[in-house]
Amino acid sequence: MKFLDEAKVYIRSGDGGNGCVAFRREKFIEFGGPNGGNGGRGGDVVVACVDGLNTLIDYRYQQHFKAQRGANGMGKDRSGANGSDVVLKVPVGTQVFEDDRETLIADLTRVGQRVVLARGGNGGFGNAHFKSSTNRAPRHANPGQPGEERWIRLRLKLIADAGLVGLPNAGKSTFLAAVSAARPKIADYPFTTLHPGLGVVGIDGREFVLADLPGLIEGAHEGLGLGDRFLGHVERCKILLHLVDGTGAHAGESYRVVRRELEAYGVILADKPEIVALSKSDALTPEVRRKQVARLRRAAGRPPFVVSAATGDGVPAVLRELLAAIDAQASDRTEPAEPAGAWQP
Ligand SMILES: Nc1nc2c(ncn2[C@@H]2O[C@H](COP(=O)(O)OP(=O)(O)OP(=O)(O)O)[C@@H](O)[C@H]2O)c(=O)[nH]1
Ligand SMILES: [Mg+2]
Repeated sequence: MKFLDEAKVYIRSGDGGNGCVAFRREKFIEFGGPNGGNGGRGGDVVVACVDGLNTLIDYRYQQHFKAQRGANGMGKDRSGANGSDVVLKVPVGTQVFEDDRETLIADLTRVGQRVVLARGGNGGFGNAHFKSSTNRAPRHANPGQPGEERWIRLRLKLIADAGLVGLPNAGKSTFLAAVSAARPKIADYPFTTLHPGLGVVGIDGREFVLADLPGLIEGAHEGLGLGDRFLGHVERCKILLHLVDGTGAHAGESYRVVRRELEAYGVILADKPEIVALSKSDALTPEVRRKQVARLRRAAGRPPFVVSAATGDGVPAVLRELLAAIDAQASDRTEPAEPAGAWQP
């Protein structure tokens, strides 16, 4: 298991240090006065978006994160040290939810973004803080405030510009391997791909990121096959590339099965722009090819692209179309709103 896109994590920020009650005691100095220092602040729990990660696998091995508590204040006006923060490093595209899996706390879409998930408790004041003209020898100090603790859920949604969907064995991984440097596992049995993979595609001097997903089957939204849980990864794609196996029994029917699953997942995918392509054209006789194209055109309502990842036939046309669709979306979408900021208690 090298890929993990969901994790449940316990976090606890540091308690504040206690204030101190102390008095100055020195030979020949009477009434030295209060000199108890303040406690230090507890450390925060922070989630930070970093480069170079693409899974939440680290959170399989460590699920509890506690920030350091602030040190207590001491006599001679010594303040306690602040506790150090603990930083949860996560890949780009991670969302942080409450334990209910629904309330979004933070959405990390840019490298360098940091959100405080739990603030450390403030340190308590020492008795030196409470001295005044009327109370010159206060004998009390504040305790530190406790930190916060809770369970959160991390969910990774890979950020790709385009996503590959289709039935198992449609040739999705082969397509990704043909157009990028990614080397996904490819084999002639269903569910070769068990988790999403990304590749960078170069075309006409431009680049975009293409995601390969495990295949969908009829009933995926009810959990059949690998289910539709990986579809979350294409939620953020600008466009879907729907591959339909040309060597399959009926291209139109295959297309509809996958569309039904996308629709069952929700409007967010059902309404996404889609490019339809018939794959494995090299393995088709002209007769079969004509038939499959006609079926697919009827099902999709427009003529499909015809590609062969094996020979590279028709591939550049699809890539150009993808790029054009990505550009079109980038231009008609205004700057995205600032993602949800720090969680406010
Ligand atoms: N002739 C021919 N065979 C292909 C082509 N593309 C894929 N195949 C074959 O189809 C089979 C399935 O390919 P994959 O790329 O693993 O299919 P997939 O859609 O990723 O399948 P899952 O990961 O199981 O969902 C493999 O045996 C490939 O060699 C193609 O363009 N031409
Ligand atoms: Mg695959």
